[in-house]
Amino acid sequence: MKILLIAPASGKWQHVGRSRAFGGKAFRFSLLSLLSVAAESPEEADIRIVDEQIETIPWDADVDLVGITCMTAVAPRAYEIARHFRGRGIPVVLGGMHPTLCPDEAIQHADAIVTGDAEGVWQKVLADVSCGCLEGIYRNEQQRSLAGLKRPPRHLLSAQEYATINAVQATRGCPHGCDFCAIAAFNGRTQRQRPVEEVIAEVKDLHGHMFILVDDNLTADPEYAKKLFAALKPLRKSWVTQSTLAITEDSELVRLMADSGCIGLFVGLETFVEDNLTSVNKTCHRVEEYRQAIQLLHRHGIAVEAGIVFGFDGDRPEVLSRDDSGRPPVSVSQRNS
Ligand code: B12
Ligand code: SF4
Repeated sequence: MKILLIAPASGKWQHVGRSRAFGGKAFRFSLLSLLSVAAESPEEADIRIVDEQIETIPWDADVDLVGITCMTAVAPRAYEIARHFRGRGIPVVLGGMHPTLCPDEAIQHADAIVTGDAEGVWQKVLADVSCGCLEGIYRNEQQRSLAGLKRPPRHLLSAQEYATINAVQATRGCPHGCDFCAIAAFNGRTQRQRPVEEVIAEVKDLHGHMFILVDDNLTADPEYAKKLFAALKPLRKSWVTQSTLAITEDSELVRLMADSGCIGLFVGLETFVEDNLTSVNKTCHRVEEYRQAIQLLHRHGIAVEAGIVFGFDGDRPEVLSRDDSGRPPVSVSQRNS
């Protein structure tokens, strides 16, 4: 079976120019979603992955099935792509965050959708494509163990087009339930963990020195994280990941993380207004702790990339010019001039 797997991109993400930071590669590191789908396909399947950030979609491709991964941000583009291939009589299956969260909408634009993980259901989808009996919505509601996950076939991506193709996942999900975050809705408020030895075997075999753990909150279970960090240390690789600032309450955890090669952490600070955190049920850290927590990470050689949200219900336009440094606030118009 010839399968075309597409990662749609729209707006500024499409064909990201080489003139941009790092030749446009700064945030191009993964596609683990489609690699995981490819890993679940039978060996004899002829699979091509197309990342619209890099290449034009082969609209005339001779294929038996198109699979599209879909975050909410790219749903309109995913639907456009689906319309084209369905118009040619080729079945289209959508999967990922958006079809899982909005199945009734997504199914109107595809022959079938998969909700939840691909593992455990993709092979049934392929069998149904073969017999021409696709069923519509394939609900994968079970929280399958992550033991025995197949290796992502990274050779299907052009390594030179990415900051790194070494995206790995040790855990899925997060026990917190911040109102704005899709993770709890997708996974439930739980975290599933891969056996440490399986993660280590995969990391060991990666080409190159650098990798990224695309986990939602890698340190949610400190005991698991400590075991993982201890096992990563001898590999002497560098890596980056995501977690909450709660990690800084356990200095041993931070030390082990740094010793194991962590050089960067994405944390969702979200806001500098404490009431905003409370209003969205983000209870794992407090605004007054930010400065000290970030200093601790810096002392361990871990760079911090912060995710900030503007537009909480309590935010007013002044939030954009607020400055807690003691200096007089700079207005937005001054900043732009
Ligand atoms: C890496 C990542 C990125 C990378 C993307 C790199 C890439 N192209 O893969 C970058 C940094 C570019 C990025 C950007 C953004 N991201 Co992002 N990102 C992630 C992250 C952390 C990991 C993705 C991943 O690799 N997951 C691992 C794979 C294995 O899991 P998966 O994607 O769920 O795939 C499984 C299933 O969903 C399913 N599946 C997925 N696709 C398909 C397709 C088919 C056909 C089938 C059958 C099954 C299937 O099978 C897979 C295996 O089980 C996720 C969090 C997460 N847990 O997924 C957020 C996440 C997807 N991002 C999110 C957001 C909001 C964004 C941004 C909008 C942020 C912003 N404000 O700019 C932008 C959008 C970019 C754009 N316009 O295209 C949200 C999406 C919420 C939603 N409703 O869609 C998430 C869930 C984070 C969150 N906490 O809410 N992101
Ligand atoms: S702590 Fe982070 S990953 Fe977990 S639910 Fe909140 S925002 Fe989402």
